[in-house]
Amino acid sequence: MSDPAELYDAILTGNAKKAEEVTKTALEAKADPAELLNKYMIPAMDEVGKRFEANEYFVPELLIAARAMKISLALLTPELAAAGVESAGRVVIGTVQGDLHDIGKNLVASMLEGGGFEVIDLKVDVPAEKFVEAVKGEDGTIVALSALLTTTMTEMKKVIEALEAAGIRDKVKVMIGGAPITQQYADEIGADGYSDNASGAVATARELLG
Ligand code: B12
Repeated sequence: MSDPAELYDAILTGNAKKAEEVTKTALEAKADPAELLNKYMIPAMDEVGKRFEANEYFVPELLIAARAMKISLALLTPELAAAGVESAGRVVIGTVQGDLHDIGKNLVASMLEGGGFEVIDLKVDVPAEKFVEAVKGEDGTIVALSALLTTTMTEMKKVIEALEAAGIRDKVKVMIGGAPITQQYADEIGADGYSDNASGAVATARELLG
């Protein structure tokens, strides 16, 4: 029988098959899903983030680790819901209108899911109104915006303006990112948070929700 501790290495090394097998075995043996998540899976993703920041891991390693994490998480999610483990928060994410780049956005979404957030992915080329629709009545949601083009990053400001126009700007937090985005730009358009990488996005999301 496999040891649940093997889940940490399976995710860290992006071994999706192993991660799936260990998670299934652990759940069959009635392991606590919250413990699997908090003791092995989230620490593994945190370590992936650290290695990425230290230039020891690169995008392919991030993607395969995120895939392994997602497979385990999919097995765990129904059990977590049944056990009443609270989500770390709700995030509505998407790439802004006119922009089709989604690799970074998907990575951020996977890392947030790995960090225990409920993630609603509006995909790419998302108009401002669609973000507003997705957060209406859901106070405390984080709106996470991605843009990779200098021509589309201005859409982020439009989303913030649309939230203001709908009277819900103060009910949500806005976090932005993407290759051309900087902290200075985030400040300029009145976003609440910014990160230039996926693990930083998780830390920023946690900070934003206190
Ligand atoms: C792959 C790619 C494409 C693919 C996209 C495939 C896909 N499914 O995403 C395709 C081929 C479709 C494409 C198309 C185009 N592209 Co392109 N593309 C790239 C490329 C090579 C890599 C982008 C990428 O995936 N990087 C890897 C990911 C992991 O990094 P990332 O996206 O930056 O995300 C990280 C962070 O930014 C951050 N992050 C990202 N989003 C968010 C969100 C939040 C909330 C937070 C907190 C953090 C965060 O975390 C991520 C993980 O660490 C870049 C070059 C580059 N080096 O960026 C050009 C690039 C972005 N593309 C460019 C251009 C010009 C185009 C086109 C206009 C080309 C054309 N003439 O048709 C079209 C535009 C299509 C459109 N309307 O969107 C230019 C943009 C120039 C500019 N200054 O605006 C770039 C910079 C290439 C260049 N040097 O000229 N592209």
